[in-house]
Amino acid sequence: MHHRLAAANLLDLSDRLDAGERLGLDAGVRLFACPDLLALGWLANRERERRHGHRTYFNHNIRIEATNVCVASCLFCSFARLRPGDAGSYTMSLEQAWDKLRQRRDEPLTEVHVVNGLHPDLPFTYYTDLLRGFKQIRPDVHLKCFTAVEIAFFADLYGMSDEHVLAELMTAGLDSLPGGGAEIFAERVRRKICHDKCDADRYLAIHRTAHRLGMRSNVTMLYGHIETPEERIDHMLRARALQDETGGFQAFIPLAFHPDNNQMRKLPAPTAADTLRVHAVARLMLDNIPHVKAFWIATGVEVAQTSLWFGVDDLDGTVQEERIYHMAGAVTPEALTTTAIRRLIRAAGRTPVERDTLYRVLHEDASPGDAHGDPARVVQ
Ligand code: V47
Repeated sequence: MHHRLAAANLLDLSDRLDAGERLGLDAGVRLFACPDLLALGWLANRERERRHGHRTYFNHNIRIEATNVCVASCLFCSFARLRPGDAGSYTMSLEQAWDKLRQRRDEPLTEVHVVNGLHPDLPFTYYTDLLRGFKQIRPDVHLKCFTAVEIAFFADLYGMSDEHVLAELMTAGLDSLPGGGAEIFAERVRRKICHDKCDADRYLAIHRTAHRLGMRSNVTMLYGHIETPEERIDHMLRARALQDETGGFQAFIPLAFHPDNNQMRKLPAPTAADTLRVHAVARLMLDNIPHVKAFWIATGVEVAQTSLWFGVDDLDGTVQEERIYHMAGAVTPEALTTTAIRRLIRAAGRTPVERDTLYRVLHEDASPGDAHGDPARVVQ
């Protein structure tokens, strides 16, 4: 590999990573420019195996999107409808939302992930009651709900501080925050693609507050539209800086832009090669975020499998009834069973580990004869 890394001009970065040194903006941009995707993948895989060996995490979760009414006008979004009553808009009653969980009362799911549009007319009690109802139906289930953008919207709409909103939602049952809404932190991009929702500083401040209040969260990055390599790295570095402060991020999740049915439909979707590269670079830049997750709904199942050798150690979960990506043209299934996820991880040569939202291991498959999953095999 030495020769290949040298030919790819990655030897100095490889040595720095080996010495536990961090990479900065210039190094990150070089990683994006490197023509040898396999050499880059090899480096990312080394970091992945150092942390997780062959382990590949997934969870048993469902997605509930209670409303797609949204006052924001993000150019990449195919899900949102501006006003209640607009064609294709919907808002579930609390009973309808709770029914989604009641229908799965007997399934061993461990997480409900809720992402909504920014609805201008619902009372704050809609959200607190939503959480309380979920907890009544399944007290054991982890509620990962509302992006930082939604928290900022609630604070502005209901005249509360961000911290007060978070505290009230936690009292009602909120357990952690998902990573949505991050898009690309750079102002240039946000002004163009999502000018009317909370800015990067507020997104990060809300995660900082959530971490201080004792919650964990994730951070995403929407890639493959108008952002530059520098802006991708800047995004990763801002997430890394907050993680240095709080340690509260569990996973970094690159989200592949899907161009159907939205105002950016003229742009091509990111290629599989770009997807593998983004996940690999994330693993190399984010030395302090434990997990890099491939959201298989967005990447496609086959690319998600391949990404397990390009820095990724987590595949999200079973994800029933996902709408945001399917309305934007995703052709992935709407759900996978835990058996199917296990099978696809094993077929990729990795060891499936079912986790809960906080990465506590619920079930780890036996290693298949070789060193898969054996911590002793972790690359030193
Ligand atoms: O913030 C919207 C993205 C996000 C499109 O925290 C689009 O575990 C691509 O955040 N093409 C919501 N992406 C989903 C999300 C998420 C997903 C999986 C796991 C977690 C987690 C969080 O979806 C939005 C936006 O960035 N999105 N439209 C689109 N056309």
